[in-house]
Amino acid sequence: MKPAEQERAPQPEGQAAAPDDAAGRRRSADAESRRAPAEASGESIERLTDLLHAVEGAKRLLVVTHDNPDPDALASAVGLAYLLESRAGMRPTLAFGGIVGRAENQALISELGTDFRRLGGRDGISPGTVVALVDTQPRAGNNALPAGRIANVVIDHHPPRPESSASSFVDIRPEYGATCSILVEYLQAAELEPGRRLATGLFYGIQSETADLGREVSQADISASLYLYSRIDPEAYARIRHPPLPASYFRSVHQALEEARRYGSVIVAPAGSLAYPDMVAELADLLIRAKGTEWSVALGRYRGRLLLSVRSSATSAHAGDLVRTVIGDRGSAGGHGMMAGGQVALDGLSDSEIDALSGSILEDFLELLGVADETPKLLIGR
Ligand SMILES: [Mn+2]
Repeated sequence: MKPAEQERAPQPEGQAAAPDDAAGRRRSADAESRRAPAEASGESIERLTDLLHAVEGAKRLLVVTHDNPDPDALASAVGLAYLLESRAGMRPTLAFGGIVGRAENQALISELGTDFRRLGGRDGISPGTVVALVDTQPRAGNNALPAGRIANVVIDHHPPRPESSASSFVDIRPEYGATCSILVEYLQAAELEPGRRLATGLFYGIQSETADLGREVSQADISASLYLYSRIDPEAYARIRHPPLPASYFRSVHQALEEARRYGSVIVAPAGSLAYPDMVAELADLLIRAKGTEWSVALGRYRGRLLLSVRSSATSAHAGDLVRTVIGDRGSAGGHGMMAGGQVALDGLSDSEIDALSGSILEDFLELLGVADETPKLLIGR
């Protein structure tokens, strides 16, 4: 089930289901799949025209992903830059806040061969710059777009946020498993062949985001993957998938595994101080694979922030809603049905206050998942 369907409020008795019901969405996804992958629909061409119109005349264009970007965000940004360079004659700057720590994601950046600018706290976005957000939205709490700034372009697959409606071009498709799949459709509409590097990056972006087409996948993601597969560089793809891992990776995994506790079908892993911020996502991905696990929750500290990542093995899960409920106004949170994340600023908190906060967040998860009364068991012995 897709996130947008899950987030629909339950229908009061006797009221007809909303027209955008699950069956309707499936029907449109099927129609999508019957389309030849390289053949763009009228709708895609119309969207492309609107997008190009929205950036027309821009002197400076900045493509911004979410902080600590994942492969879907990185490859989408490069795909959009290629599109705008080829069809609008622009030379966009690519940027994100935070860092890329995961070895696979660093390998992806190097194989894409594209430079990304780091957006720091004071390192603002100069006035007059046209901003395009990919794989994130204004005020999502996970990007470097200042609060008062309107993004000119938003291309994303997370549930739509009200703030996005202020943008002149918005393409949000929560039924898609990956933003990269949206970008593939733009390239097809523009009749642009992605080069081998970009095809490899977009393909990896989709596989990584959908756990190899097994998580929150739509027909569009499958079509985009099939289209890209014959265009990738297999050796570069292998280098991205299997990069050398630093000792800090094994240290973090070791610590998380020692701390990991099972409460019924839920595994929580307080990972302490993280080697890099995206480590929590890596840990949640690893732990959800433990036999008999329906939910994994990993959390840890990185530079004054408590970061957490949640995975569910159930296609009907509401991970995004769950994390938003638990974090509430303590920080920011977001995500989809089977994967979600959040963060809380720890400014001015002592170590014991941070421990108390982590504990209370974990308790809230256990409560909402209905396993608070389970006796915790260590995932592995010591
Ligand atoms: Mn994404």
